[in-house]
Amino acid sequence: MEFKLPLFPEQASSVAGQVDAFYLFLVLLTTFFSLLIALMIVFFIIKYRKRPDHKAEQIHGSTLLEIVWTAIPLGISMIIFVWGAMLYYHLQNPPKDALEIYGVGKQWMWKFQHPGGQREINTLHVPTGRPVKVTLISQDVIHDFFVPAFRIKTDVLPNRYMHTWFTPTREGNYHLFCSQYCGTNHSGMIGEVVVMKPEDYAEWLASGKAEGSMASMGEKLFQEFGCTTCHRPDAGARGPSLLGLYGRPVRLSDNRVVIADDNYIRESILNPNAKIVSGFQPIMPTFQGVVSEEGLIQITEYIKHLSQQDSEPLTNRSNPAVLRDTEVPTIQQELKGRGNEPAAPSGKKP
Ligand code: HEC
Ligand SMILES: [Cu+2]
Repeated sequence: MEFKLPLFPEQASSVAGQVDAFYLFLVLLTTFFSLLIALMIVFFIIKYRKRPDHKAEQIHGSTLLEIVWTAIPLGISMIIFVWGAMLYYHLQNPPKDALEIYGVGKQWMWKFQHPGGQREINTLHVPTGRPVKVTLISQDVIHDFFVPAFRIKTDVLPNRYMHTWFTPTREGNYHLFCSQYCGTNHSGMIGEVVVMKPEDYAEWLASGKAEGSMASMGEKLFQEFGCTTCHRPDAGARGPSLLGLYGRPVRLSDNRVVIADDNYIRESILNPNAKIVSGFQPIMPTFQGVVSEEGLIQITEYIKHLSQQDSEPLTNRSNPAVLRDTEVPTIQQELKGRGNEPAAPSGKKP
């Protein structure tokens, strides 16, 4: 029988090799210096042991020596820093064309939803050879999404979307752990990532029962919660139109400009008074405790969809607070000039 000592988990994502190479570098480096120091200690103990005829020779400083023992560690730590930072940056920035999947952590399970509306619990099906971006949020305490075979690990926080991404390279079933102690059954908060051939994944998606795409579920909620009473693209609406909003810069009543991303939309729904859109009254009621985490994600997906459908993209003129591309540079100038120039007319009303 073959004896195997697995030092590392399997490598099943495109970054696994890179993470392992960096880790191996750190291990070899620290091993080398640990051994070097230990051997030098032994060597000097023997070489400079006390002998009756030997007298110690005093040395008073050496600039060359000090430069050398500063420059070498500095160089080594810069290699670690630059290499580590590059890898971290790569891991933090999902490619634009990634397949988007949403996950909600709760005591003590993982709930996932695919854009087509297919849901699963504690199992996540993904295809090989394509970047997958997972947007994660917790509905209670802090959890952590950890797939050792992919070498990814991301804290999953309440009230804030976190992202992680990976490109699966090998079919198979891989462990999914929650690696942040989250209560009594933390150790049971485990699951499986099932990596399939793209055609099998497509088949799996088709066989999954879905009530409709995430965006269409979001649209339904948008009507159910009465968002449509205020958010309409017509001029008489009391709320801003959400067409072409997603991912765009929005001007607020205090003249700040923020990007309408997932976190902004979530905050706008749960805590509407935190950021008031320029030109509108703070009349939107909070939906805290009314819309579930899944519901918020679906509504966001719907709002995102509204922007993609827009044939003439990013010209949301029914909501003048949403800025066009050509207006963005002027904002940057405005921000630069802040403090010594009078503020531009704001949408704040008495
Ligand atoms: C009573 C009317 C009203 C209702 C109902 C309402 N909103 Fe609003 N909403 C507003 C107003 C007014 C604003 C702009 C002022 C502000 O930022 O609070 C706004 C702002 C927003 C924004 C930020 C828009 C931007 O241009 O940056 C989002 C997103 C949003 N609402 C989503 C929703 C969703 C989703 C619902 C239903 C769950 C909803 N709203 C229900 C009135 C409403
Ligand atoms: Cu957990």
